[in-house]
Amino acid sequence: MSEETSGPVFDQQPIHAATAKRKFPWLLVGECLLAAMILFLYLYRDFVFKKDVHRIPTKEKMKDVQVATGHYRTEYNRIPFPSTIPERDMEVRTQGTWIAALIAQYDALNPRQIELLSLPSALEQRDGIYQDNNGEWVLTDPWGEMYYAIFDADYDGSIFNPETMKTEPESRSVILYSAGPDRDPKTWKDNICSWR
Ligand SMILES: [Ca+2]
Ligand SMILES: [Ca+2]
Repeated sequence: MSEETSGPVFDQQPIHAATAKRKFPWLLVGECLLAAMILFLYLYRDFVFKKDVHRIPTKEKMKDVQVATGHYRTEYNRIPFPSTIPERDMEVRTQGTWIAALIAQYDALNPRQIELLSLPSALEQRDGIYQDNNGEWVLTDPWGEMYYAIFDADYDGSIFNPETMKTEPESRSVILYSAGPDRDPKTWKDNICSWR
């Protein structure tokens, strides 16, 4: 007695043939990854860009002060301080009459009233120039701290570098540095310096 198969005859063609031909959606995956990356950078932009976002503009401002001081020296044959200061290199902050002189706001040191330095006004006393409650002109970094400026006040063509702790040849009359995001001048890792 032969045994006959009964019931429906299944089609032997692969039932997922149409699905198998469909390509893996790499484009969609790529778009999702890109969107996730953009979202991550947006959410954590302060963390990702914190170290560098202010670096170049801050260096440019320090360079502007260096150039302005150079022009001052060409014009008046000295650095922007009274001729009575002791002739030895000195570190000062970016505040007071020498800043006022560079922006032509202090005739005693800049009698020709030449505007040698032009920088943006500080917003909330950060990243620019402003006049404090005593009427003194102040230049601050992006974190609201004044810069440190070391002048070649003995005019010997060298300045003590507080980072290397060495007196080094220097073609400019002044070098400057910012204490950086941590506002601590002694932590050099985040300091922004005119010499590097
Ligand atoms: Ca010197
Ligand atoms: Ca620092």
